[in-house]
Amino acid sequence: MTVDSSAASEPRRSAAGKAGTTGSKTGTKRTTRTTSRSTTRAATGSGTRTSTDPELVQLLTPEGKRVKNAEYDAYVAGITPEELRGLYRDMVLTRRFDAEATALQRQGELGLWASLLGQEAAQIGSGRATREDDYVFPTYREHGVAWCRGVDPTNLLGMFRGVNHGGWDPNSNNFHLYTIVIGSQTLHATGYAMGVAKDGADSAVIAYFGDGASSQGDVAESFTFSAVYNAPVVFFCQNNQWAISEPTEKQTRVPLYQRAQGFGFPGVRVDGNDVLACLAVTRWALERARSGEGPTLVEAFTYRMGAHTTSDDPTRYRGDEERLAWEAKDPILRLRRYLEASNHTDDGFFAELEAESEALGKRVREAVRAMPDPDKFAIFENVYADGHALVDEERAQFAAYQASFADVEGV
Ligand SMILES: Cc1ncc(C[n+]2csc(CCOP(=O)(O)OP(=O)(O)O)c2C)c(N)n1
Ligand SMILES: [Mg+2]
Repeated sequence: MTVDSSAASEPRRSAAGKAGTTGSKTGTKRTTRTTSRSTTRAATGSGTRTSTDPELVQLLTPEGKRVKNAEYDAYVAGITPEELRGLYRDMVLTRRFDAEATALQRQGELGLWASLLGQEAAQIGSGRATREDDYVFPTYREHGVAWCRGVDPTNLLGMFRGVNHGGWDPNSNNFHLYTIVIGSQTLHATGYAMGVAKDGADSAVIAYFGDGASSQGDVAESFTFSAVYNAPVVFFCQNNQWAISEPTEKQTRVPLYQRAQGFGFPGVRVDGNDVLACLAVTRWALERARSGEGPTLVEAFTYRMGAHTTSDDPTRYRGDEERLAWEAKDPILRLRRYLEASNHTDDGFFAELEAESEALGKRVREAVRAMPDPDKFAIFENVYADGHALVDEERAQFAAYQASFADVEGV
C-alpha cells in the first residue's frame, strides 16, 4: 500500500493502494455485499427522524490515539511511517498554501478565496486514496485534493485572481475545473462514471460536495442515476456543518450518510478530521466502484474553521464556543500527536517541513504578483472543441469594441 506524498508541483505518481488495484469492473454487475456500515437504518415508525446514533468511523482519536476498526483497518494496514509523514506534510503544506491565499486576498491580489481551513484531513485522506486514472469532480474548496492530484497551486490562485479563465486543463490531472454552481458537478461525475463503465475501464470517479449541496435537486438526481446505472462513483460529502450561514440542521432531518439508503446504495459517516479514517473509507468506497458494486456516499464529518469565503463574516451567525470545540479536534494536531507518540518523527522533520512551508508561501506570493493579465481574446478559446460560428461573431464584436479605444490607448 502506498501513499503518494510527492509535492503537487512534482509529477504525480500512482497513489493506488491495494484497495485500488483489485477487481475488474463489469459495468452492469451488481454484487450484494452487505456490511453493517451499509445498513443505514431507515427511520422507524411514523417519525421522520431516525433514532439511531450515527456511526462515525474513526481510526485516530483527537488525542492522536490509534483505535482499532474491524472493517476499515485493512485499508490502511501496513501503512509505513514515511507514508504517515507524507500525509502530515500534505496537510501542513495545504494549510500553509490556504493561509497564503487568504492573505493575498486581503492584500487585494485575489478577488476572492474559499478557505479549506479545518478540512485538510477529509481532502488529503480522500485525495490520496484516488488512483492516477480516477477522475475527480471538485467544488470550489478542494485545494487539498488539487494538491494530491498534482495541480499546481498557483493555477488555483490564477482562477481566483481572474487571470486564467477557469484554471487548468482538467485532463492533465483528471481533476475537473472548480464548480461554483452548487451540486451540479455530481451530475457531471455521474455521467462521466457511466461513460467509464461503458468503456469497460476499472477506474473510479469521485465527486465532492458540501452539506448544503445535499439539498440540491442535482445531487438527488445524480444519486438516482448512479444507483440505477450502477455507476462507479463515490459521492464525497464534506459536512463542514455550515452552508454559508445555514447550519446542517436546515438541510436535513437525518444524518446525511443515511440518505444513501433511500437510493439503494451504502452510506458511511467518517471522522472528517481523521486523515487515516478518510483514507481507509475512501479506499473502500473506490474499491467498490472499481469492482462493479456501484456508488457509495461518504459523509466526512468535519468543520469549516474559517469563513465561508473572504466575503463572509462568520461572527454574524455563529459563536466562538463551536469553533473552539472543533479546534480541539484539529486534523493536523491529531496526526502530529500520533507521529510523536509512535516515535515516527524527530525535530528535524518538523523543522524541515516548516522551511518547506515558508518556501511554498514565498513561491506562491511571487507567482501571484507576477501573473500577467490574460490576453483579451483568451476568453473565446476552448469554448467549443472545434469552434462555433456564434463565438466567432462575438469575438469579432469584441474586437471592434476594443478597436474603438485605439485612439486613446497611446495617451
Ligand atoms: C445553485 C447555486 N445556488 C446557490 C449558490 C450560492 N452558494 C454558494 S456557496 C453556497 C453554500 C454551499 O454550502 P455547502 O454545500 O455546505 O458547501 P461549503 O461552502 O460549506 O463547502 C451557496 C448557497 C450557488 N453558488 N449555486
Ligand atoms: Mg458546508
